[in-house]
Amino acid sequence: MAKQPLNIGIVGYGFMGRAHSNAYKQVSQFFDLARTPVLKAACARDAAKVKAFADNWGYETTETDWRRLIERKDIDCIDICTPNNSHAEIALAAAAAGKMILCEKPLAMNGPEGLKMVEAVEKAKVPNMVWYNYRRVPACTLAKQLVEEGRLGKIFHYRANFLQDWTISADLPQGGAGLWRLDVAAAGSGVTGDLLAHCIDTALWLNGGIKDVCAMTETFIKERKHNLTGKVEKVAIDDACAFLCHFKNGSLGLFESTRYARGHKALYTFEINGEKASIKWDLHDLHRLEYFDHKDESRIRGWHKLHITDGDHPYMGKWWVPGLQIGYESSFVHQVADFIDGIAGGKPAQPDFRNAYETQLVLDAILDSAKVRQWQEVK
Ligand code: SOE
Repeated sequence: MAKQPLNIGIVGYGFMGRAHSNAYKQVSQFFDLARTPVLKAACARDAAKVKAFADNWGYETTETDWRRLIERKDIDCIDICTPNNSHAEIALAAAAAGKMILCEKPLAMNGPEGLKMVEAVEKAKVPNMVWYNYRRVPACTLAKQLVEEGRLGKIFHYRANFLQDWTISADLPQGGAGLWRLDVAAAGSGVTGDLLAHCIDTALWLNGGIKDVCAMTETFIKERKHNLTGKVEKVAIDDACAFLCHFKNGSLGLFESTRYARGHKALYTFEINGEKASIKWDLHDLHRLEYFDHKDESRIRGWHKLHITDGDHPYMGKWWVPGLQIGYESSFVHQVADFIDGIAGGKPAQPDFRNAYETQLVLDAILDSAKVRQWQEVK
């Protein structure tokens, strides 16, 4: 029997537009789902570029105004892949039109804006989710299972880094396509909203809520040419951010993120130390989870490098034969699969807007703390 389609209208065609489109195309080939994503329409302001994107990925039609996309009766789900400063406006209109919404991270520019988005989707009762994709790297999902099974015991420490090096050159401009992440008006913040947002989402999911934070930020290059105005303008995003925190479960957190760690391209790592065991993960080796279990016999006790490619591992039974790896892009495939299962089963996949709003509140507390140079409670 033909499956019910899930008609996707995507807004934006950058890096994330590609990652999501790839996921919609692959998911039904690997997962048996109640609905099949259909690439119905791609939307962006530049008609020629959006047409080229649509042709490349197989979208049936294009639009140049997201309002027009939202009005369309043949679109079920709006996927927001635009810079952060347009997430709220598009999401509020999509919710009012009764569309399902998938939104890129971070949910919003700040907490108050995020709350409006949460209220809008809850009022409209539309399925919604935020693309914090790393939860669905199989090794990270296994980490969640191990924590939930109590294998680590009481947690003492949570440590995470997200290190990059792509903005070190002072000649790099800010603003416009590809470089909006450096423009505070489009991004809201720098590494805090872009990279630490991932670390915080994973941390809240694995280790529960954060009580308070003490942060420092730095902007190493103070001025850059702005691509939209052509003028040299102040850089108002954070290039680097580090923070300490207390989790509600009593454990201590230590987080660092920067775009100035020469040699690191996307080094997302986390480590959790518990009373009984520890785990660590590294995005550059994403199919491994390192596991140390204190109850192992002492002669053979040590860090086990688990290769997360077996049929028993999360999601892996859907892919290749044991031992063969999948990649970064597969985490997005898993997220679409879970979203569709959530709709079909009536149990929304996480993180939904309300869940992602918690990350937003931690981000706000971090930026406030760095500004006033004091500990800040997370609201
Ligand atoms: C920034 O370079 C970036 O692309 C982030 O925006 C993504 O969210 C992260 O997953 C990889 O790095």
